[in-house]
Amino acid sequence: MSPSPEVLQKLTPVLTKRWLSPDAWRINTYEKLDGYLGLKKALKSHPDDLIALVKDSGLRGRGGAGFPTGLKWSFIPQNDGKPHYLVVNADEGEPGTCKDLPMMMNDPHALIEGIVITCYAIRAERAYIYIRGEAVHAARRLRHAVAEAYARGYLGKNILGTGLNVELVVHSGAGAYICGEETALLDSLEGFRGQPRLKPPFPATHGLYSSPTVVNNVGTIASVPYIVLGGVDWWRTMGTEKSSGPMIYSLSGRVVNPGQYECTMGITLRELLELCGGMQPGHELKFWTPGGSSTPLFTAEHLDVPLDFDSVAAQGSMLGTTATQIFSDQDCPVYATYRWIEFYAHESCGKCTPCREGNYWMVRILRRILSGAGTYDDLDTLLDACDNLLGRSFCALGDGATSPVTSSIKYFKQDYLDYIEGRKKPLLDARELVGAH
Ligand code: L3W
Ligand code: SF4
Repeated sequence: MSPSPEVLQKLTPVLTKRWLSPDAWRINTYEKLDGYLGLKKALKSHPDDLIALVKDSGLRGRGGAGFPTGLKWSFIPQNDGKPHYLVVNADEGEPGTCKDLPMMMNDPHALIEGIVITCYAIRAERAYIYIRGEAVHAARRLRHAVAEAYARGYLGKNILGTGLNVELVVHSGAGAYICGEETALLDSLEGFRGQPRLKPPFPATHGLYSSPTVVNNVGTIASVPYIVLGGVDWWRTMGTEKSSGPMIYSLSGRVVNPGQYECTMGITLRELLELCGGMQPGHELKFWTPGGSSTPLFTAEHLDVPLDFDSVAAQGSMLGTTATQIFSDQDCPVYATYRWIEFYAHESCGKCTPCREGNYWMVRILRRILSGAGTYDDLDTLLDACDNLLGRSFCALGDGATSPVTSSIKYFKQDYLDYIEGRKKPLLDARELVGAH
């Protein structure tokens, strides 16, 4: 079934508009497609006016928390005599999330253009892109684009003859999920082991090398040139009052055409399913993540929840990274939860006890249930472990790990009981229980 005209109208290719142009990642093509016009316009404004523009646009962070971007920029102290930094968080690692890597592969100059404008606005002369270690292909493409931008005078000293200086470095991490947490990222960038720092103070005042630093996601910074060029009124024609603009939703799982769909914020899953051809034949929607595995699961009851920051939060979940992973009646929520918790246990940095120990034990309990040796008490122990993690962990990784567990028990307790009471065939071999008791 093709999507209805009303739903098709919700496709708003802004950040993705150049993705289908061959070679848009090369500077010549990028310039032909309006590239760097936003920078030229921005450099005619006062930096404070740019901060005000981004504030007025209502742009919120695209990395998971949805913090207002202009407000974050305004926290950077001025005339403090310290260097300022911009750090782009390109450590995309949230399970199911795939929006920043295609952005950097298809349109790296949009990110670079956004970086130069942001540096001008926050008075920073040095910026870093911290890219996930495994993304070697994207890092190579970015480095190529950075070299092109230097050669064309968009980076370096006296940019476009305006006296603005911006040096940009692409830094590859080593593949640790925790380095997507902004302060662990900063520690890693400084050459230390990537572990979260205590907040406050926030990076805006004490960031890289203890200096004022803006840390923003790739999608956030890449949005900036479009806001500068198109203006606030145009940007606000998309999305809702409190979640403005377009958003790239990454759809994966049991759908006909998985991929990235850039739509007006507030689109529903029902509409996204229409755009992506629906569920695969023979599959019925059972559960899904609105924003990656750190966000509490939704079910078919939530098909009409507008996928904007506030509406999703009002239903007890989070928009997160808009990684919409779709599972069907042929998928097991207990097994999916087990795989996610294995991920969190593996990626826990070990700094704080609730997360280090809690995830370790939750993996073992879930394994026991899936191998048919679980007990009723295991459900209480899982919920108790989550109670001791949520709000008691040092960073969001620990909190996030509780989401799949508590929400799967809330909606799918029967699936857990089916393993415990022997109605469901064990999915794991009892031999996997070694060391689990
Ligand atoms: C100055 C204040 N700055 C807050 C800044 C803060 C940060 C931003 C948001 O976690 C979430 C997490 C994951 N003065 C400030 C201030 N800020 N108050 O605002 O802060 P916060 O603490 O709300 O969130 P966070 O620590 O950035 C992000 C969720 O996103 N998530 C993400 C997962 C993974 C990736 C990835 O793939 N790399 O993003 C998915 O849902 O669970 O809840 O900049 O400094 N008073
Ligand atoms: Fe490290 Fe987990 Fe504690 Fe975060 S919550 S600091 S990842 S141990």
